[in-house]
Amino acid sequence: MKMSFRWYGEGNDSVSLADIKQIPNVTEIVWALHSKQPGEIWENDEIAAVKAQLDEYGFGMSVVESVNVHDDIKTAGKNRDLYIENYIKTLRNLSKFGVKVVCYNFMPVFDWTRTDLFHPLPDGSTALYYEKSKIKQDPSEMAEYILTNTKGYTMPGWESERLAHLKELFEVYSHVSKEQLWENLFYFLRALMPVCNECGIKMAIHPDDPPWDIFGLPRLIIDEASIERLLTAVDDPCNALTLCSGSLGANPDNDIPHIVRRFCDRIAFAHIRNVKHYDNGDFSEVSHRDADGDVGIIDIIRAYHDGGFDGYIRPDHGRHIWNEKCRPGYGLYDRALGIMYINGAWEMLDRLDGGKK
Ligand code: DNO
Repeated sequence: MKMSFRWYGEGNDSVSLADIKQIPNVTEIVWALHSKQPGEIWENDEIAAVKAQLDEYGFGMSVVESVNVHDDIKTAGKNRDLYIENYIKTLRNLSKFGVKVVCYNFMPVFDWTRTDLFHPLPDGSTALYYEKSKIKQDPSEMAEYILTNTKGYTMPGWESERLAHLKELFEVYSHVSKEQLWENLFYFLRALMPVCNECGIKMAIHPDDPPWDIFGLPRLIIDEASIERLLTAVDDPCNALTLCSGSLGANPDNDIPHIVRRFCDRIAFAHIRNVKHYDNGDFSEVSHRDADGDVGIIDIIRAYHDGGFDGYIRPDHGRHIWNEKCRPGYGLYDRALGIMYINGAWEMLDRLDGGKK
């Protein structure tokens, strides 16, 4: 496995590359051009500017998270082919700079959704939290909360400019059934696969988070069966997964270690995140330590190790600890602890295998 760390870019992240350099074993930065709107082409000079920053610290730039997919592609809108062409141009440009994996999602309207970005935990830290009863059919209450209570931060898809057009977006998606959304995803992937093979880029879909329908919107990548459907419908090694243990793991019925074992050779990018479930359907994000949550972090790491996983891995969402002021889930401290936990487990498994040191 190749250890990576997500970084939002110069001037856009409380964490610096110099900080990340001091975390043992991190060789890759997971990056993106965060100012780009879905559908825009990522130009060579813009990518080169990020490369120059990463080169200074000796980091690779093999993984992009995310090149976001335009709503016209998700809804088969009138400009879908144009935006697919633009996406392809971006992939070609990225490949010139050594990008191997592009993480993306196919969630309608919103990306991941939580009802509290700074929920207090008993140890005095805060973490991302999902309170089931707060997710109603109408998202306007949630939108109001995000606009007023989140200390200037938001979640992707919940930006104020986007929330201002929520009604129109819901109207567009109201004509897209779950089956149509699947078809639109396959159409997109089938158009991309020849280029991905030519450029050596894997498209690694991120699961829907949480992995169930919300606000009446269909969600596709939610469990083992849906992953199987995706991988068989477009049966190409470049149609790959970002296996996020915390997103899928929000549903206690998902057996994540089993899912990792089953699809290991199609996982290009592993997100290691732990969550704790409550009986009423709420869940909280917690530390990466296995015993602090319910997804089975140690068994997940063991499944990757047994599968000979040589893709990219990163700790996902940390808690906010030691008074750190940071993007929700994306501080330095708890993610660095997460990395050391994964490093420790991995090295121990190497030792037990009697092999590599
Ligand atoms: C959450 C992230 C997701 C992910 C996108 C991929 O923290 O893992 O927002 O980046 O869903 O497009």
